[in-house]
Amino acid sequence: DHGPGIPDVAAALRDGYTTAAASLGAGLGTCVRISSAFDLYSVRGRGTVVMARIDQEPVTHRAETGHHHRLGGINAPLAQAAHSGDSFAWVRSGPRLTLMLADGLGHGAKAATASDAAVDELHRSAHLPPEQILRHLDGALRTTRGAAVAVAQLDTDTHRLGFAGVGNVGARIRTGDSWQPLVSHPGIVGAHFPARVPVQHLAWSRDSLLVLHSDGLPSRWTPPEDTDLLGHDPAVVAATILRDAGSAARPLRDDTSVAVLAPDRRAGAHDRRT
Ligand SMILES: [Mn+2]
Repeated sequence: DHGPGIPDVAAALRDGYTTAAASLGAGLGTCVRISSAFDLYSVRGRGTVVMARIDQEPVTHRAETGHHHRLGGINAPLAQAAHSGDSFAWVRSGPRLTLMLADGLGHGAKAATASDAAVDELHRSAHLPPEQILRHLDGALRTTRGAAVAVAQLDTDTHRLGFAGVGNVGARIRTGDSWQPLVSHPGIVGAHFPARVPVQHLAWSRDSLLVLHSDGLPSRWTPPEDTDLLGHDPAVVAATILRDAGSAARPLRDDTSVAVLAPDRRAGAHDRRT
């Protein structure tokens, strides 16, 4: 939300805490108790982002090197419709950890069919490098409207990231203290596939962060600078980026999705077996 923020987060998370005269007993304390994963990020004057994940597989991926990564995101349909034409997914295959985001042409059910087909094909192609994954996606999406697709693949052995995108999808990577845009190639996966897809190769480090997003996110969005935020669950980072790119006065004009890949910065994360 764009609210005032929670002055005392620790107190607000305690069972029994309420700011109302009469409480339903369904506050944040209850949410923490019944969630399999819970995260809250609140800044005075900026607002609050809360994530509660229920009965979902753990999203921490342990690489052979012991290097952990976390992935997450948010998918907001236009006008709170039943379908979003966007999809994102991640798949692990050996040392390859691939994050994909697909924006089906237009919006509604047929756009969702295209981006869902991209997710299905990703599960079959995750052992391949990014440009070949995109080629396989092009074949799989031929019977659909097509989609704009970004594929980012981290080699968890070499700590190199490969990025390739076709169509209007956005990506930015944080290395050190600066953010760098990653450029997609013109075309439509499943309809007008380019003859050659350039792949950008980048070094990946413990302070890196990758953001993929559909064009529903205003192009002049500002990457987060708060290092406290960057340690939160990637879904919270993604939701905060979406929140800060808009306002109640500027509603979404398209399905909007944001997906984030980050090293696991939680204390002890690099020793824990998952
Ligand atoms: Mn779009």
